[in-house]
Amino acid sequence: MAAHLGTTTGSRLCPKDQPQQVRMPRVAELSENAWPRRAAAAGAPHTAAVRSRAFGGGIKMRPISTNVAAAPCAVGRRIAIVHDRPGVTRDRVSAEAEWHGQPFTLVDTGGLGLVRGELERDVIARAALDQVQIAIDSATVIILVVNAREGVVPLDREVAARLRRCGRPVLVAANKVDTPDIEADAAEFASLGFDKIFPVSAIHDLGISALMDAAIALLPQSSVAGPEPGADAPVPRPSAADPLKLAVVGRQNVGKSSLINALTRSERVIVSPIPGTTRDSVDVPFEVETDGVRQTYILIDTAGIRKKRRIGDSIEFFSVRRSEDSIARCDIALFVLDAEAGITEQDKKIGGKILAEKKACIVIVNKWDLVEEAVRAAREEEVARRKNKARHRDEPRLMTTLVEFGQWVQEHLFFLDFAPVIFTSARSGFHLDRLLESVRYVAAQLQQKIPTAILNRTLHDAIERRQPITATGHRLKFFYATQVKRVPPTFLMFVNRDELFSEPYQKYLVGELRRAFGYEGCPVVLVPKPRPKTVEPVRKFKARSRRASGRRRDGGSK
Ligand SMILES: Nc1nc2c(ncn2[C@@H]2O[C@H](COP(=O)(O)OP(=O)(O)OP(=O)(O)O)[C@@H](O)[C@H]2O)c(=O)[nH]1
Ligand SMILES: [Mg+2]
Repeated sequence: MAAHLGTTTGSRLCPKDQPQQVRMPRVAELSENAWPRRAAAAGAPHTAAVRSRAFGGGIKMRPISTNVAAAPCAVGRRIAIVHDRPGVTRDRVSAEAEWHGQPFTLVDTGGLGLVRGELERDVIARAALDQVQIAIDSATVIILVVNAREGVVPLDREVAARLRRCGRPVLVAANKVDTPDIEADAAEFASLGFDKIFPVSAIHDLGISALMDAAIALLPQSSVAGPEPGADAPVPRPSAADPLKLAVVGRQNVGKSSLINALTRSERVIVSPIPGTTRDSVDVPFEVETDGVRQTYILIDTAGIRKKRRIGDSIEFFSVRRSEDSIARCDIALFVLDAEAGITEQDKKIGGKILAEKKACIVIVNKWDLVEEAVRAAREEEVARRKNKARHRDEPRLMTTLVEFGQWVQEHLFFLDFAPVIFTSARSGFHLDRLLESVRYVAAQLQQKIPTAILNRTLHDAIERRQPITATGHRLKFFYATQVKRVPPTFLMFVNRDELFSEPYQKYLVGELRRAFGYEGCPVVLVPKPRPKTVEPVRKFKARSRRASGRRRDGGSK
């Protein structure tokens, strides 16, 4: 990763030739002083979320077995990348699931036994192993996935010994029993010392029912029915709406996983200086309490998105696909940039994906700690120059404040200029409070429902003030508008001719809507629709015929 710390003026974040903007950037609109208090009692939010479920089921396995293939069968959907290569799963990938009406959390982990010899020095492999241990410690039931086709190998015995020590019930899933003739081979795994061996075929969905029934039966009765006496209160499930999904997206190594760990004050996801550390999308439940109001979010850690032609192998291909899927399923995209690297072409492409999906967005310029010092020095230099009037009139002013940097980012990501820009450091915690405040603010904007009367007055005035420019000299007649969707905010506008809605004119109207209703961080969609010419005559005809029939009735009764 090119980590060239530029000076304030040399860094791509602060070019000398930037024109000054007069508009107040959005970063300035967020107040300084709200530091949301996290629900301390709940502990780390991700563990609270697990605790709120009936049980955390850990899938543990040797790296070679295609353990993750078992997960889709158990939860009914694909939750993790499935690949033949060992060691693909690194983070703990979890999914909320239900089995015959019983909710539980299924946790998929990296394979045990990966970290031996040389690999032990591998920082990611070691971190993946730590994640497996966390999953073992927090699970109520453990499913050890082994490969029935290979039979018992020494590594299975090692893993079994380790699981026996943890004292939790262990079910052995002998996977790859695709045909009945291999079923007998599964019995061999009894030598691992666990009584419950289940021959399964994850890809053919065979034997999964028996496995899941057995797992559910191992749940303590009380945890299914409700919390045990004296246990921590479970995190309440949001009843009205699902928690807001925040996808943390960006290039490799910009600090996406670090931000998630910093926000949740945990080591929930693996961080390393090696680009491409995160491979799968990982959902991390997260709770914030501000002024007594508790908000639940799902932070989605994603794999860094690289240029298409640089994508090295099929694992990376799937990782990128999962990141793109995460953008599609999120409510707000937290788009992370690297303060040192500035805005690259690839950043613009990722921004384009967020725009194409019509997602609300917050731009995060992370690793600000790395440029902070240079910015401070530049500020002092600029202040001195201004005092001494040493600056030549034509010389551009250096950018020295966050407000100016924010404007610069918005200019360069002009297609996302509705998104607030927040400068953070996952390392020092700088402005994480602002980030959370910004999330709350954008979420509130996204929930707006504009009353039709006010909407129509606003649009009417805007169109009166400025008509679209047309070569044919037609005038735009606006009949009425209505908000047809909250997310993304979508407005249907009935007009005489939709072809008068050029892109610049739509931009003008969206700008007017933003001026009136804010919608910061949200894309605003206008759908012009020519009003059918037949509507008016039909209505008039109906009204006339109603009047006529009324007269006839009146006449008849007289
Ligand atoms: N100085 C500094 N370093 C940071 C900051 N955030 C992350 N890093 C470092 O940047 C490197 C990459 O961090 P990750 O969080 O793994 O980055 P990522 O975007 O998740 O990377 P991928 O998963 O590979 O896409 C690590 O060495 C982090 O310690 C920050 O705010 N300041
Ligand atoms: Mg990562």
